[in-house]
Amino acid sequence: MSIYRSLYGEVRSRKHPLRRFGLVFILVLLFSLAYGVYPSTPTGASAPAGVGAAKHSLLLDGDGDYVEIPYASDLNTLSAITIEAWVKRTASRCETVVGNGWRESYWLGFCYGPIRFYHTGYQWVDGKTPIPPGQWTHIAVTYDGTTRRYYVNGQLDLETTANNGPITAAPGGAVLGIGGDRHGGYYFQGLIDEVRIWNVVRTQAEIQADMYRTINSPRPGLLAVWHFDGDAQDAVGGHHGVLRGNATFSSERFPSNVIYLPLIRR
Ligand SMILES: [Ca+2]
Repeated sequence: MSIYRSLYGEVRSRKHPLRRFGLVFILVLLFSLAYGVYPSTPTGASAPAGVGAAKHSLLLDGDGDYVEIPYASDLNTLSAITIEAWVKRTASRCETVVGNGWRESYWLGFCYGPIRFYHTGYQWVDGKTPIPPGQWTHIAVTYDGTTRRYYVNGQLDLETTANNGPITAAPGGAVLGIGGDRHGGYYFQGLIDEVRIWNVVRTQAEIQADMYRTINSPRPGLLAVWHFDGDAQDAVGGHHGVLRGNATFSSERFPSNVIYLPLIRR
């Protein structure tokens, strides 16, 4: 009886080998997950850089990178226009956001600080607010042949009738560039996202209502939307682009919302 009790007690006091193995297995698994040593591919080889990374915006190095959009008649028969985009500049330079040939048609970009927009070739006006490097900024321009308005983060930056005139077309077959222009390049350096071209003048309220969202379905007057989520496809108008140079994609996305800090009155 005593022998049985002692044997029984010893068996009870020792952990069963399977239970011990299970505990060790769980500890090893948790360690592996925590420190990333668990092989992620069957061969154990590391994946090529960038593969599998999220792609949310266009990444351009400022040296020959741009997206080329084939000539389209609806992008070149405009009596009014709105262009919207999110940008995150790397430097303050003369650079293209949307270029349909600045010498004869429309062009949106920057020559150093603020927004610059051409509509007829050579007919340009600079905005007032510098668009700073290093932070996502929403820009928009509207123009109806008479009045141009620039918006920065949904706020009116400039309204003027200076240097007005019709929006002229590019020559047949000429490509439109995002991040570069066919006249001289003026390549953008940084990130570009959610570019839209409309053939109507959007109001400030409309610009503000849509600036923090993506548009995936047709709207009246909306000619093209490029999300740059891993490709240069136009989500609504069939104006699919081709990446040139070293143009690629970033995992960064434009801000989807804004945190408004409460005003504290003392
Ligand atoms: Ca995007």
